[in-house]
Amino acid sequence: MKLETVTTTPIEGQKPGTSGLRKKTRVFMQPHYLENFVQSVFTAIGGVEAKTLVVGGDGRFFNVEAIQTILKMAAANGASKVIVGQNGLLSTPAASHLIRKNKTDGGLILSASHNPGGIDEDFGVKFNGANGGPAVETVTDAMFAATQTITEYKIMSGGAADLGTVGTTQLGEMVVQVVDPVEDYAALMETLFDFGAIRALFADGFTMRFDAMHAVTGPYAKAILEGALGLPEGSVLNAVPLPDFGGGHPDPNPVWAKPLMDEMMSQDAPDFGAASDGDGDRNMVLGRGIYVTPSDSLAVLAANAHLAPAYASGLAGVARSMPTSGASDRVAEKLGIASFETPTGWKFFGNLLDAGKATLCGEESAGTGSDHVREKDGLWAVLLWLNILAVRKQSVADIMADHWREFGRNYYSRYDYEAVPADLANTVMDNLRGRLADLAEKTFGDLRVTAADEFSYLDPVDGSTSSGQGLRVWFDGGYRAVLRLSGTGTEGATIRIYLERYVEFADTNGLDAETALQPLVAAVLSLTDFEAVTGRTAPDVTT
Ligand code: G16
Repeated sequence: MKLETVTTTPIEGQKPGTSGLRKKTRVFMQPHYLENFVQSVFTAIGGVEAKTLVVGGDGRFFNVEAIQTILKMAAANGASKVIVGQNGLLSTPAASHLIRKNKTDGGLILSASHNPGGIDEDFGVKFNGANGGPAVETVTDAMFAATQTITEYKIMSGGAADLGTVGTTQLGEMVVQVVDPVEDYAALMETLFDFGAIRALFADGFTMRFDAMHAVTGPYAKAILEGALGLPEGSVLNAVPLPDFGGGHPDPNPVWAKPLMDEMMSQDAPDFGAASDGDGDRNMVLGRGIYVTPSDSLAVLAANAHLAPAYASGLAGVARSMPTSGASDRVAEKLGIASFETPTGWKFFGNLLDAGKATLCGEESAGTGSDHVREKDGLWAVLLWLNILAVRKQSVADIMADHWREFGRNYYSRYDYEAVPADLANTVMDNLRGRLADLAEKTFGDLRVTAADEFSYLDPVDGSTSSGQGLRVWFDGGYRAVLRLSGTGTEGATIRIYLERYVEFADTNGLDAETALQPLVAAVLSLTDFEAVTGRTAPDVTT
């Protein structure tokens, strides 16, 4: 093997979004594209000389090829060791755990998360720092700056690491340690939850389906749920990770996990249903006949976390992203603990977790997690739910009904308008931004605006400010709408409209979310002149 220094020129558009750089796979496969970005990541973190990294991905198309390139670049740039998941597989939370457990200098995670995979679909690369969390904005800004001035990158020519066998090999001077992707993560879960109680629950005949959506969580769910916890074989569906995720979107929501949704709403549904996404950080939770919104899930987990050993002594605080409903705030208030509202993106929780200010974090986009790693964690959320169900011995529907009786209910929905031409999406946002100051007291549809602003976040730990994080409009009657553009799409712009209504007293048989939110939908569409500006008459995805 020989060290090569390859001359290159900057490639446009290598700006990390909400979670790393996400592009079409063919874009990543262009000459120098991946290499330019990886070298820029190395530059942004002050080089990798004598450093140790973790590398792994969700198994999507191009995963192994990209890992081989990264290994050769890490070796050429003087890294001392890289820890890789066997066959290139690591879920995002498992990678975060490996970074922390081995005290490495960070890691590269290859995934476009819930976006589809394949040569004509999506790919992504993100860097997580030594705390195991996604790189913060100052680092992603430095990466982008480096992509704009890059003139060369270093790579070893020839050779490839054997990723199929657990053990240690060399790539030039660099050690490559191939690890079982599941082992350490499964051991961590066992320290957090009462596995004995969950085992007894399953032994009692409690039934469950877990849909791994042909993505990375399959091996983890098999080993933990069917292996360690004794859930009957076959309860984990679509458990083998495929490069194209079976042709679907590995996105655990009622739209993309429809077969699971249908089963859970059927006559003979199992007691509990759950799904996870491409890289294993998102989750969906269902009971027989009931879907739990991610915002409600965070609130219920916060209210009941003390039932699991890891959280028995209570929580320091609960953090949620701004578009997430306020349900968890009510729990925090009752528990007398702090609550935080951050911009969208898990990276904003890192400082709060590191500083011990928050223990649980969650987002409306199906992410929930705790201070056990620095990423959201799909299986962790499922195991915490199972621990709670094992202790409370109630159905999911009964737990939700109790929760809403105690705290009131935040009806919630999100409308996604995908692949909107960027100029039209910007027009919607610019028009609304321009009117924010004059909206109060005006009526749209049947609702009167009480306040409106653009969200800006002051990080209470490092004092940094992140502005332009979403437009918010509040209306009389407990309604709130938020508009923002997604930072994870790869085609045009995705406009997200987040809809919320708080009702103090609600029972399970009361209003359904669609009816409860209808006045707000009408008000927002009228306020933004949405159909006229975008030409869109219905969202592509409603969750
Ligand atoms: C990523 C981030 C999340 C964020 C989500 C949606 O999730 O890690 O924090 O909530 O994107 O972001 P956006 O609304 O900008 O598309 P994932 O699961 O895709 O990594």
